[in-house]
Amino acid sequence: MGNENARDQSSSPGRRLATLARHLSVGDTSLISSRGEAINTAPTAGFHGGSVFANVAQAPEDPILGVTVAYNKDPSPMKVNLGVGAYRTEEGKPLVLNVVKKAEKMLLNNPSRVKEYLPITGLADFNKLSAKLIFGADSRAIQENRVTTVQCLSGTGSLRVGAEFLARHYNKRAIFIPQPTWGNHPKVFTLAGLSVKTYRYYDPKTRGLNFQGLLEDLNMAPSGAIVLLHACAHNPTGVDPTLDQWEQIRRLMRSKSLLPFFDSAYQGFASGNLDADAQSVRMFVADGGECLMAQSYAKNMGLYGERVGALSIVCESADVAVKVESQLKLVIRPMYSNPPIHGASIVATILKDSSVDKAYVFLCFLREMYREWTIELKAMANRIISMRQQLFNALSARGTPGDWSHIIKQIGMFTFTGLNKEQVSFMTREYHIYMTSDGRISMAGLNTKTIPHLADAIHAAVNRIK
Ligand code: KET
Repeated sequence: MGNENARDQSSSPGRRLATLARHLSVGDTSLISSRGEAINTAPTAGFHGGSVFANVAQAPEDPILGVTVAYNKDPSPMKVNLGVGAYRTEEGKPLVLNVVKKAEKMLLNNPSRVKEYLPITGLADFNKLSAKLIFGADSRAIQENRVTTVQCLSGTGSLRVGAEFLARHYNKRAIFIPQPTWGNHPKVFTLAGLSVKTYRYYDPKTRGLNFQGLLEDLNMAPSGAIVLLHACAHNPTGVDPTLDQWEQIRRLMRSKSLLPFFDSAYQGFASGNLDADAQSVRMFVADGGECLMAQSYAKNMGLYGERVGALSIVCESADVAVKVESQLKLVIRPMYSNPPIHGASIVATILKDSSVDKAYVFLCFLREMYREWTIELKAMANRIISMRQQLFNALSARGTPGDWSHIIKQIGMFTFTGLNKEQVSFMTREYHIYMTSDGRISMAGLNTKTIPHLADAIHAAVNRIK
């Protein structure tokens, strides 16, 4: 009845004209509702005149990316950013790989390239080549068409798409992540609808792997649970299992039907060799079992801001893989529709090269690009290793209390220093050194000039604050 009334009133032609006239008159910001009440139409007006978002609480900065925000605000010329895992040159500058510049030039000069949408699953060549890169060119799973690969928004997007798929189509919710792990892991998995649990990984006393604890916790995990594994260069600890330990982990996981979800954000950064860094993954795939793989090209090709990555799901059969891919498309389409074309084209141009096609001189040139990438990658890994040695030497020279041998033992982009929160904030306050509060430093952010400054800061921090 009320509705009928409202309709009667609003349909009166005289009334509508009057409303329109009022609305159009200069300076008037009110409309009359169908019930005859004034409606404030001032562009920023909320319900009570203030912002409708007035109650939104200020959120904290991200624990890793927020370090860069704080660094950028610091006017000190001595400041050093060792927070985010991003490679810097000896001059402290971000690096665009030569081979990436070459690939970009080739893409730019190719008149047949257009900016059409990619398929939901991304660039087909990129997907094939990415699977080969991580599982190996001779992978049986690939040959048997048991692998489905979709291009995603770098490592994070690949993890998220994989997690969303599992939440919809896997019969277990629990995912076990190492303690500690990359700070974004628990958030990605929780938001996707999985239930996050942890397994022991790191022993602060030995600054090494807590292998016994890891086996015990995985052994206690319910059958079928998902287990997140860092393929290599574990973040933040820089501690990886040996191949022998990987084999024991594999056996235990397969015996309990635990589902491996690999995160590979640093292939090539651990040893400098792409195949060696994929060993852990290849052991799991070789046994014929299923697994998920999230790959990132942010670090190993320096394509951070291009957001290039891939999610692969290794399935039991080709038939299952086809169905899994059809469901991945349903996850992706409403999330971001389809992925961006540029970064994936760069990666495909460089990787194409590793294919064994010997047909043309042109392809010889391409193979040359792949080789060039591996050389540049090795150079980045080597510079990080030399930073480890230099920092260790600088602390030894200062007689800094404590055993710092873990700096040279740990692997990959980071050193998990063992410095506590107070020591870290002292170093930021007094020395303008920026790092995550868990004591992780990005070794790739250091250079010969900044090492003495960092060593002075660590020396002062451990002497002043226990
Ligand atoms: N996994 C791990 C283990 C990881 O360290 C990162 C990034 C990612 C995935 C995601 O990277 P992407 O750029 O989405 O491909 N880690 C560094 C950057 C960050 O925190 O975003 C870091 O730990 O500094």
